[in-house]
Amino acid sequence: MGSAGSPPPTLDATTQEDLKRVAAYKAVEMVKSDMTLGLGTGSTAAHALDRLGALLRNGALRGVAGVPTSLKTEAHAARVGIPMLALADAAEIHLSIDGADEVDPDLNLVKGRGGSLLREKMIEGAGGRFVVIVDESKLVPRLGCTGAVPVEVVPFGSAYTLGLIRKVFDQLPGFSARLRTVKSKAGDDAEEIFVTDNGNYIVEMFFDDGIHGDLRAISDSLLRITGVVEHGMFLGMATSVIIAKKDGSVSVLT
Ligand code: ABF
Repeated sequence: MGSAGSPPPTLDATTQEDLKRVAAYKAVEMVKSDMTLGLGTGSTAAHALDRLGALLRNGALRGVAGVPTSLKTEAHAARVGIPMLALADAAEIHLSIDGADEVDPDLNLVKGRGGSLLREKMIEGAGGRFVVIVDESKLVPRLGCTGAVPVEVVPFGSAYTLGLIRKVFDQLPGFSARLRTVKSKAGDDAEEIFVTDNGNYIVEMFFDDGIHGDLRAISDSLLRITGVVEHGMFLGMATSVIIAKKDGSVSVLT
């Protein structure tokens, strides 16, 4: 497939990566010169960053700046030449473009399996339109169907906080939770606790058959736990969801 500067791929995309690129390019069509953007994280959002960089380089867009949702996105935006600014310095955010791990029929999202939920939720909740870009594999009947619902917790007392989360949600069918770990950098088989860009940990909540419960009530219960910072359920936040499908069609749900 061509570079980010070439025209969007034809809609006979077949690979998942092509689908991600189609959704990302469609979202970038919404960007106008002089906009301040929320710059998402993940492989789908990475295509949007590449496209934005190409349009800035060829002069099709001018005066665009972005607030990155992760250190990884900050490095990527710098690499492709997207000017950036801190959230506090953004007079307003006109449009955020980001991927998601899951999208339910009400456009509620699971986000943050990449570890960036806190900055994503702060920036994408800071106003303006929030456009989500996915391939159709992210569509689920209810949240929690395809994997973890992440919860960012402070390191202090994290095992205690994990215990509280388990206590609050143990009655939900098929529920389990654990602290997210990653392979240790030492290259041996040891695991170490995953640390977010903000120096926090992630509790991963699992629901065997997805969440059979009131999402808002679950959100409220989580946020009442003192050691919890934020969670990866983005409820009622998406302005629209762009879905690239294997049949070559692109749906925009609002
Ligand atoms: C980010 O995109 C995260 O919220 C989410 O975990 C990830 C999805 O990544 P990908 O687009 O690579 O599937 O916004």
